[in-house]
Amino acid sequence: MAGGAEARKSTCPYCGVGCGVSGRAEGRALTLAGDEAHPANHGRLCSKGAALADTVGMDGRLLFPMIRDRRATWDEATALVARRFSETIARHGPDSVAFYVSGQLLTEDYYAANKLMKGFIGSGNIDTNSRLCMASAVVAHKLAFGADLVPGCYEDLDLADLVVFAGHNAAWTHPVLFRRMEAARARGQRHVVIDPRRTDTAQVADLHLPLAPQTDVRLWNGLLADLIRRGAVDRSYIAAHVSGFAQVEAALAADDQSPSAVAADCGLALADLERFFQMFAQTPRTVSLFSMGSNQSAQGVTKGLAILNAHLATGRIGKPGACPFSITGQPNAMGGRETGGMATTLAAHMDFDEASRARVARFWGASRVAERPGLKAVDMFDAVASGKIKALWVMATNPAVSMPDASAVRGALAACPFVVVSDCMAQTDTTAFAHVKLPALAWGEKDGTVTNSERRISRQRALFAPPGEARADWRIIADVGRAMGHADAFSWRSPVQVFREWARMSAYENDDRLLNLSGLVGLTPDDYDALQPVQWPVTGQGGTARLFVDGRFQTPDGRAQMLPTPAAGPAQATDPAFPLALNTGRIRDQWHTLTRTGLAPSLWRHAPEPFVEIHPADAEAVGITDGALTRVRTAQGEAVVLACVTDRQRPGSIFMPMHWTQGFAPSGRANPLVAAQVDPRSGQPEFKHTPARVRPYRETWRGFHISRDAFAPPAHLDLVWRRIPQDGCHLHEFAGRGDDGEREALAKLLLHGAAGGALRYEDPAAGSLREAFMDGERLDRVLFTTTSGALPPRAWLAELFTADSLTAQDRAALLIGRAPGRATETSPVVCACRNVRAGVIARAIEAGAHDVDAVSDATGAGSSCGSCRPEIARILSATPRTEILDAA
Ligand SMILES: Nc1nc2c(c(=O)[nH]1)N[C@H]1C(S)=C(S)[C@@H](COP(=O)(O)OP(=O)(O)OC[C@H]3O[C@@H](n4cnc5c(=O)[nH]c(N)nc54)[C@H](O)[C@@H]3O)O[C@H]1N2
Ligand SMILES: Nc1nc2c(c(=O)[nH]1)N[C@H]1C(S)=C(S)[C@@H](COP(=O)(O)OP(=O)(O)OC[C@H]3O[C@@H](n4cnc5c(=O)[nH]c(N)nc54)[C@H](O)[C@@H]3O)O[C@H]1N2
Ligand code: SF4
Ligand SMILES: [Mo]
Repeated sequence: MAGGAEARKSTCPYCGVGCGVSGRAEGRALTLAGDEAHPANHGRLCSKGAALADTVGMDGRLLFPMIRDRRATWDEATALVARRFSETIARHGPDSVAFYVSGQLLTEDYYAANKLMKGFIGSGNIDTNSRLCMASAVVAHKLAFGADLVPGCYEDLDLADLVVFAGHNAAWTHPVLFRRMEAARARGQRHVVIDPRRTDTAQVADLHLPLAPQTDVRLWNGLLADLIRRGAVDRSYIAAHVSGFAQVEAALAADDQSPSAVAADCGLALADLERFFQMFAQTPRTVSLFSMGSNQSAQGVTKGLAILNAHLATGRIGKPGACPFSITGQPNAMGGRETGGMATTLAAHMDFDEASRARVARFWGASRVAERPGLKAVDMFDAVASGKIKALWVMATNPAVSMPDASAVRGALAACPFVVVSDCMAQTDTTAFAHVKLPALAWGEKDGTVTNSERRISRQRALFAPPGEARADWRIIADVGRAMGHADAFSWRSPVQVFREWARMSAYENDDRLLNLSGLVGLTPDDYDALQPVQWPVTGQGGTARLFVDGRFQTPDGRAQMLPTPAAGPAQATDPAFPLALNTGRIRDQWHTLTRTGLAPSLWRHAPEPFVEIHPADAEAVGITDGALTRVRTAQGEAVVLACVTDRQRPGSIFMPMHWTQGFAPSGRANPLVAAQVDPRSGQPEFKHTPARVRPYRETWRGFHISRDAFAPPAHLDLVWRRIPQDGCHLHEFAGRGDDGEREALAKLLLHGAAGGALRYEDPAAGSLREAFMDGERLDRVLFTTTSGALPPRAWLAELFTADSLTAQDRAALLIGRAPGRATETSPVVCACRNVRAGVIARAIEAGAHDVDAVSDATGAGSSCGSCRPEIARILSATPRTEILDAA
């Protein structure tokens, strides 16, 4: 790394792998690499982590407190928030206010928010977006282990001989962990993927079980019944450490557990199911990773329990290479669960029983500790809509995009008398509803701790000076707490003070809670600054890699609890009006609602536009072709997105990514379609299953506009549009079903204020119009529309915007839209880091590159972060290649 400031270590702000990074900042420029010494990633980063430097600019930042559209001082904004919350509480009681927070807060922020709501406002109404993410696993852990405890660690993934991915697309969502397993696979580790879709994780697995949606419980029950039949359960472990086995065994008899019956109900080939059962039975070192395909279900808790049962019955827990492993999504989902960010727990793994309430009151010196759990996210927004909650503070999450039934959530936000939003970005779909916007420090500026999936606490450290007037979230909360009259309880002056108080709380009167940071209560500011990644429980001796090693759990009698797991269907079955199951989830290179990854042009290359994956049979039945604009409808709402017709999708199921927003593609948003059906025990929404139908959109015209500035058409134009950031410009794609008037109205808006020299080409027969505007020697904007003709590929045109002047040749070719004298490669980008397209990879394979490394050597693809390696493997398996014959 070049000169300038000293390199500082921090933690990636995205997924729960919690990779360590080392960054050197000069002004706002950042040079960043993976931290070789960090135990989670040993120097690796995925595409999102590797692109962090492109997302830390000042573009779009919220830098000053805003009251409506007016810039305000911090004193004014803090006083207003405190006054409105205090008045609302005085008139309507503490349950008339709520905080909706996030696994992207630091532990210090979470601790402060929970203390204010549950200790001093006196309501349980603080819930986190982890409700949408981890709630089912949390409840399953509490029921089975006595507390929300994740038994295993990443080393178990290195040591396991079998890894089961239960509703987990790790190749895209936890890429560095997935890469970490490559070494284990080389020595023979096997992978089984349980997922209705053939994801990249499934594509390279030893066995893919493309089960019918929401049939997981049936599958895991079938597995346990099979283990019992084979005598593959560990009777001595059960006798010593587990309760409830007999009841579970008896309950299994309610269904026909023969492999053929289970296979039929799960929509699986019998041979595949039997192979899975056999692999599981024969492999003591098995880790079952479970993620959103398990949690985000109306039976999310039951799915989790069924997985835990299989591990408890075989004693595969608390041992090297063997555990059930609920993997966390967000960088600090775990920290929120620890401190009490969920409405259903009080703090530090204590609940609302009298003894815990009294203990927490003593510790905080609080006189009005919440008496009962608060509202869970979906109920919370219902209460906002019905007027029960009258003041809401949203921190570090974007519910207008990410909640199910998002149009209803927008309605609730619009109707709420007082909405405060703390965010680092000025314009998100949620800040649009804020009465008060509070500027938070972003990643690279904030300073504190996060806990990753394996309970490892790592530091996020400030790499930059705080910009504008942005402040740390914990401090914003503490200032409001003080302004509400709680001066002593919120008097911290630095994050280390908050952290120490949190560590002390975890250790306070703690004889039986495994969550204990007693080894960290005495940290000096220097110790905190230098804190090395460490896994809780942390005692004077240091951290703890594995829990339950001695077979003792956190239940009153120390035994784990197996509970019966009756199989049920999804909350809403498909029907003739909505015959398809809409599944939603993530894509490789984007993070959630795009507010940060959306700033890096390279991260748009892999999946530039919102899409719906449809099986060829389902597409053909309604006349949808690959690449066509398609309407997706559910009882809740409608989207219009590109069809991706692929046999990686199960017949009867469709998939949409969750990421697109009002700002990038209003009609590409998934969540207005998702029903707010929740698991009755966890309150977690069933994001993976809403009955839906698809139809062709049948646009009357299409077009695109490339310009230096981003553009958003006014809402009154009934268009389908999406914006795709590029290096140096923005590509806007449009389509409509109106007449020429619509197209002209849009063109007028787009070309308004365009610079001087225009080039124009019209082909009335094809209904095509092409216009380009120069700003001196520079290309300023282009607009291509057509009713029936073709449109050229956009890549070359977009490239011209990076040039300061156009050559005469380029100018001449501008309205043709194709580079003079060179063929444009238009296949999809596979490797975002090196910008390598599928066609280039296929040609390398045809020319003899016969494995991922050879493709990588030949094309550069997969040689940087490696996130695309599974996709290269997929292309390898689909591309005919020249046989390499031994020279005779
Ligand atoms: N690139 C990227 N990575 C991320 C994130 C991101 O936004 N982008 N977000 C992070 C967060 S917060 C989270 S929670 C994690 C989530 O990580 P994952 O859980 O891996 O991600 P998803 O894509 O939501 O869902 C996983 C899979 O569940 C499958 N599934 C759907 N229905 C069922 C079912 O009935 N049974 C089974 N067995 N599977 C089913 C889906 O087809 C999907 O492939 O990712 C984290 N990592
Ligand atoms: N259809 C569908 N919907 C889903 C899911 C799904 O699988 N399918 N998954 C669900 C899951 S698992 C999750 S985790 C959620 C995620 O959904 P969200 O939490 O809504 O998504 P993000 O885009 O991560 O939102 C984070 C917000 O906080 C801001 N921010 C970032 N850092 C900070 C900070 O330090 N302080 C403050 N104050 N603000 C900050 C960002 O700019 C952004 O606006 O989505 C859920 N929604
Ligand atoms: S896997 Fe990628 S997104 Fe997750 S923490 Fe590591 S670098 Fe960040
Ligand atoms: Mo999540």
